[in-house]
Amino acid sequence: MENTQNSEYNASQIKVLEGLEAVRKRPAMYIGSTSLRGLHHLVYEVVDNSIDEAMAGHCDTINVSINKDGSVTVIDNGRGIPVGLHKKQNKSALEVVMTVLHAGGKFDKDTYKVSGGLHGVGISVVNALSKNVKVIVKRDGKIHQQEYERGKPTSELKIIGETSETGTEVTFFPDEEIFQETEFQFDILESRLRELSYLNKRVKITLKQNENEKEFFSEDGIISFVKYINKNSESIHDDIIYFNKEKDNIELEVALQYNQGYVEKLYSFVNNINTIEGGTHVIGFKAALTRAVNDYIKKKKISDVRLTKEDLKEGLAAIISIKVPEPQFEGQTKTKLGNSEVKSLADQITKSQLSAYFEENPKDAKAIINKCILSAKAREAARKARDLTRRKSILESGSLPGKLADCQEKDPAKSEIFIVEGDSAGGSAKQGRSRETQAILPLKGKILNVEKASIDKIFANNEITTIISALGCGVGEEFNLEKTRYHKVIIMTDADVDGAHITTLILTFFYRYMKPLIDAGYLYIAMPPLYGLKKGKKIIYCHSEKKLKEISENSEENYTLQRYKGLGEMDPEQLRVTTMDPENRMLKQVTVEDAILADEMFTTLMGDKVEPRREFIQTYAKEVTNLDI
Ligand code: 0RA
Repeated sequence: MENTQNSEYNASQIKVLEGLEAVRKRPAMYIGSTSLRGLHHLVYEVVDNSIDEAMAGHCDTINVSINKDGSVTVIDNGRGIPVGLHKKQNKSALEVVMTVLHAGGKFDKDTYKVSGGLHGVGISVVNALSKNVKVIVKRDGKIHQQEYERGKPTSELKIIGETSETGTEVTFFPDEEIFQETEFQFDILESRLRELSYLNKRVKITLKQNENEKEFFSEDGIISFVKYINKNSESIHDDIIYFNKEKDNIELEVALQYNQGYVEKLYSFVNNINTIEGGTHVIGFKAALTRAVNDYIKKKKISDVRLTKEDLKEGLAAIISIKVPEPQFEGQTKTKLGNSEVKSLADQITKSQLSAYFEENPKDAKAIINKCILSAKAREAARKARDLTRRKSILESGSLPGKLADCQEKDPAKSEIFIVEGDSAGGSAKQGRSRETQAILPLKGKILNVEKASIDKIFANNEITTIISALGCGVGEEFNLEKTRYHKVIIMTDADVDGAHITTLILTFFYRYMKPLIDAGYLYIAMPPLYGLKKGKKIIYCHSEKKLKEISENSEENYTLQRYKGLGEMDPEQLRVTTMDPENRMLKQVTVEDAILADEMFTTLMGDKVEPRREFIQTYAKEVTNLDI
């Protein structure tokens, strides 16, 4: 406990108070946000501590449950939080861990301590942001218990029984004074716990809510992780390429497999943290992958082409997991690894391991190389098609597509564009819009499924090139958020199954080729009403069956019910009032909380295997028509 010792008792007391008060005053600084994401971060914070015990070899089971009363319990069979007296603080070590900021981590030097980022802020942060916490520690033959409210102990540390086991059990109620939402979601926790079980092989993790119970356990770790992310795709070689090497106290673990698809699914982790923005480990890996493939092509005289790292992306499913003693996290969301020594280390290990693998498995090497050479050719064709569309559109109308009814406003922050299904609805939208700030782009029916098409097909598709040139921000690697001509891009389709399908197709395109636009919060879905309740000149609009029931049950009056099957059934004025007017309309902002979950959803919905799609739609039929990634 040496890092928490302060020379003066009084000083340390003040520090304790300041610490947790600061967390309650500015929670977002410690857990990122107070939205749903921040709420779930509380669970990860506790689980991370249990995982630390597992990484140090003291724990093999972690049970998480969402309880009926709204609390969450995390139980592990680690060593248990120490309970002995902390002399300088004159209180138990447990109380120090629970009430002192940053006191919760491990202090033995040979475990990987997470620093930076939002992880590893300590269990005291969970305590500070909970209206009630109960901790039970099994240790030294006894069962100890203490409770807290909003970070302050409300009971002594009591002994409530005897045991021969060890472990920690934490139950906490999130504080509704802090969080906008306090309801935990099974799916969100499931995704992270599955990920943790792949990243920490042979640790059993369970998640339970009422009768819903899932168990995650992986014997072979990230090999199974790659199988999981590739489960809806056809692979092009049988074996998953895997290596695991340690050098200079840094451990690199990689698993990869190519599939027949066109998108890259590469996820990287540093000390179990998903490095969404990549970093030196990813740069080193990609450089070495490119070199290993090119060297093999040259050595075996397979072709004269030299592949770029872009050519190696298509169909790649890979997990990179690295354990670094002192990671430096950089970037906007502190999820980019900065350690420069990692780049050459990842490069060297990857190059020698992959080259050896290709030598020993020439069939796999051939399959991968053929795929990448095809990608290179498709990229070349796409470049030509792109140049062609550019030239064509410049000749036509100052580079904006003819179908676009643009708005007068030139400031992107004040401009919006509606991407509308069908010419007739497009016509209504043009008449109903506010010409100053609202642009309309009608699309003809279904757009191309980008999940199933190679990049040259995508750039040859009319609807897609129209969207790209209307938005003005480029696409893929050339995407530039600052050039986006509208800060609200609104997908507007019928509120039926067909409309939902078209919405999904357009979303897939944005997700795969303009993801920064989604990350910036610029993408929306318009929510046209399902019903209109009409009496005389007055109409009440309902966006859900629930709302309709509410209104019709609470009203004695006689309304006539109108059901809107499509946008086309509304006249321009109705469309304006119900769906387009910023004063009254309902918009859904598209957010991607979890890239792995979103990826899974798109490959399942749009991918080439039929059976998983059928299963998915049967399980999630409601969510599919009411899409919220
Ligand atoms: C401080 C020191 C030690 C373990 C822990 C904290 C610890 C915290 C949590 C939170 C949830 N589960 C946990 N398990 C352990 C080291 C213990 C030792 O040296 O014996």
